Amino acid sequence: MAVERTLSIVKPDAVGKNVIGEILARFEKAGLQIVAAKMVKLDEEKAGGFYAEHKERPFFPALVSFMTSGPVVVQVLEGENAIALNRELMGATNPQQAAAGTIRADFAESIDANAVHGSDSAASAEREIAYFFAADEICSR
Ligand code: IDP
Repeated sequence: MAVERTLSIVKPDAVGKNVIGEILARFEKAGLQIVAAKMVKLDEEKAGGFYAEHKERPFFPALVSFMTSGPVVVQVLEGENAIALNRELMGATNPQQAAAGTIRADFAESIDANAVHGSDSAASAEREIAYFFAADEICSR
């Protein structure tokens, strides 16, 4: 298995619940390393551009409104199989369908406010990491 990088976001609902540390600890306990991190307040343009692939979907306005409703914590996770491993730790998009013990099962309320984002492919990871971080802001160890 290859060492990969993936983009992870602790969304406004989870920041508001004060569980940033608990969520990041799950990544670390699973063997992923946080190699870049920052807290940011997204504006409509930044959030809309991030989710551009969903622009035509009916939930897009609600998604942008939610993602701009409070600060988020954005991080780059690095490790063996990081993209799939992070998706596994997150659980299904709809927390009602997320497996027990996953981040979304434990911390998310609804499909709209579902605690975390994680890149879904190598191509997405590359685009999403560059969307938030310059190369010199990523500190591999
Ligand atoms: P993912 O976050 O699990 O990768 P995506 O399909 O990429 O899921 O959707 C991005 C985000 O858009 C989801 O995390 C969720 O917050 C929101 N979303 C996706 N599908 C729906 C829906 O059917 N209704 C409302 N929100 C949705």
